[in-house]
Amino acid sequence: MITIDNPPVNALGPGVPEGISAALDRAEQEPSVSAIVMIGAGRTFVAGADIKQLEEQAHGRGPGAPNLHALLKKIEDCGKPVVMAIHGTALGGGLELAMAGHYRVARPDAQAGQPEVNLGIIPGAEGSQRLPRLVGVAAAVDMCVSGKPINAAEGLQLGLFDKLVEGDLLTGAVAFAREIAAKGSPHPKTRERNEKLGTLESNALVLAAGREQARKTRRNMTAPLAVIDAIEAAVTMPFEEGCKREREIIQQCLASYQSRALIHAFFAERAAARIPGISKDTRTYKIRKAAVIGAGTMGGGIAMACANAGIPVLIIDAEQAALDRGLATVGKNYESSVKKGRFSQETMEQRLALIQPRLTYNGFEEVDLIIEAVFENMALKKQVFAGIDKIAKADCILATNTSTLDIDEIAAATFRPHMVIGTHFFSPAHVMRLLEIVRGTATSKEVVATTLALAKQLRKVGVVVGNCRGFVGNRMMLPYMREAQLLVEEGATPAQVDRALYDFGMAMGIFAVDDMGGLDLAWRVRQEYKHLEKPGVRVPLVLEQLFRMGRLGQKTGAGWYRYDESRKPISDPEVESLIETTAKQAAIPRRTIRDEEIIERCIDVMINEGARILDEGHAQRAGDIDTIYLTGYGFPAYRGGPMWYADTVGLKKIYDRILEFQRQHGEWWEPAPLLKRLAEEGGTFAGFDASREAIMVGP
Ligand code: T1G
Repeated sequence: MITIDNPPVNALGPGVPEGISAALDRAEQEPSVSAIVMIGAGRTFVAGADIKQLEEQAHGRGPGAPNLHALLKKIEDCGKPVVMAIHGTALGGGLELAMAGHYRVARPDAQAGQPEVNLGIIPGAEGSQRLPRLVGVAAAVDMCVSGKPINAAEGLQLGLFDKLVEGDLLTGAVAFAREIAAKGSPHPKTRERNEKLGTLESNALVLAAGREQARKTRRNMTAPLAVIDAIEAAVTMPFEEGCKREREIIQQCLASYQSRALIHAFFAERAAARIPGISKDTRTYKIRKAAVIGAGTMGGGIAMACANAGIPVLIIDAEQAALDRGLATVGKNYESSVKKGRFSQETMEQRLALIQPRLTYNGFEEVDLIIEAVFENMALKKQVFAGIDKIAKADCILATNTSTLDIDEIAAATFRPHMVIGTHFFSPAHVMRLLEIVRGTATSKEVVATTLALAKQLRKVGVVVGNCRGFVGNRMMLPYMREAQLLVEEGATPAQVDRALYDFGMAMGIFAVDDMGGLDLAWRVRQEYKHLEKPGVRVPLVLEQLFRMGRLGQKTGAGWYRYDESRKPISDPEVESLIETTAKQAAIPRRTIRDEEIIERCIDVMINEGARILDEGHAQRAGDIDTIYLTGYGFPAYRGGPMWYADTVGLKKIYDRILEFQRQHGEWWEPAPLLKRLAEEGGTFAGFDASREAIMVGP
């Protein structure tokens, strides 16, 4: 038994491949040994190469991940059967290691995948050559392009796994190995298994479909297309040459800005969980039962997120009709997931059973967490909090899903402000990964630590932010929306702005986002910020008119765009002439706007606001801001987030541009002091984070 023990996820870091190789030599030489079982210690098999090493290589700071060719060949050529025993996840280099083995057995809840494209690279340990030999070309293309793991049952059905082991994995794997050894050799070498490689003709269609899938589902990303080139080498070249081609391609990927950005995104997401003053020893409250106030779109989605994580949840609304409407939407959402094969009818019924409707606070005295998701109005929220403060048990956390309002003011409506926190979910709340955790002045570190753990329990990415207006995500969204609206008054069209942002990689253009959220919401938020508008500084004029015309967006069939029955946005000449007329009346000169200017103004204004937020300490790291925009606002992951993107452009260049925009467009563009300082020092936001991390970790 060779046990790989490199916590936390048995990555193939320094010393691990060498250790496996030495153990294999000993096993090979030991006459009493008839078979070898390789297994991971702790919660998982091997979760891949050490991404830290890849990061070093991607930045030209180190040799990178070791070339595993010799080790993989040694495993495959071993004279004794090598059985890979898989639990948890076999990912990337971990699956590649497993595929070099002669047999693979797995626990029924194991997962396996090649997620390298999520890091902007491709498998680099011969996975693109062995996987199609085991599961066929089509399945290999799908696994490598999507980067999504498959479950054990799919692994068995595809031929990746030879057996699923119920009960103790090691016992089952050893029994399997003894059986195999008793049967005698030869043992199948994956590199020689060509029966599933198909023909050039059959593969031509599969590869073409794969490239189409990659262009559609991984828009603008290079690695998903590159991995298909590597798989194509597997079906057109002998094994060794295919491996050589794979190594060439991964080197190209590692030299790209996309892999640096995606590796940054990987570690930034994990770093967000580290908060100064909060450690693994900080006491947390157990969340065994929850309650949601408000059965609207957000309330229903939050209740689903709890039920999906196995947490029983009460959901209350003021009237039966509203409750019925909310639960009907929940039911519809679950039915569509069952239809899409995401989970079974039985799972749906189990989850629905966990969601208990209420018209009174009956049962709220027992829950560990109450999440308020009522209409975005301060007076109403304070009334609700004053009410639940009297009912909830002493160690119950009181959370608000407000997206803009002052957490301290809401907490002041209770006698336990230390138990009050902001849990800002994103619509649809049962889907969006981001949970913006808003820490009030009085919020205790135990409550913050508990909410971070809850985010993980809900399979969300929790990012802790300060209590300022709009917190982090929406606070940066507001100047972004404003700049886009000013650009259309100066000559661009909503469709031009949205296309430029879409081509830049945003999941959706800002005018389409506005229409989806509702122009009434955008108008109301704008009122909340009216006090920030300075005399003589231009403010957008058209939104107000669309709101007064009742063009509230998708929900009224018209907003910045007109919408057909399939909710597809259509440019509306009526809006474009309204914009022209408004600009004329306001004497705003109109001109041809280049796409570059659209991107520069829309993204730079976000970066500047992000720098201000860091200055004020409302975000711990620039990486936290990136994580917020990648997991909650559809910012392209291959650009690493707005702050990482700024570093790739260069802060001096961004700063100079902002000074120019300030000269042209006024005080909105006053550079943030941090940006000014870093630009003048030749610094980066990544460097800023590293210095903060150093302070946080200490000597
Ligand atoms: N290398 C280094 N550190 C890793 C790591 C890895 N592969 N995977 C996880 N960690 C760290 C992570 O940073 C965190 O650290 C801790 O482990 C727990 O992770 C040759 C080139 C396995 C599903 O892409 O998807 O192989 O913050 O919080 O939610 O072809 O981690 O505690 O200090 O995510 O339970 C391919 C990446 C690499 C898998 C567990 N492999 N990992 O999720 O824990 S490229 C991957 C994951 C490669 C080869 C190529 C997840 C997980 P810290 P966590 P989790």
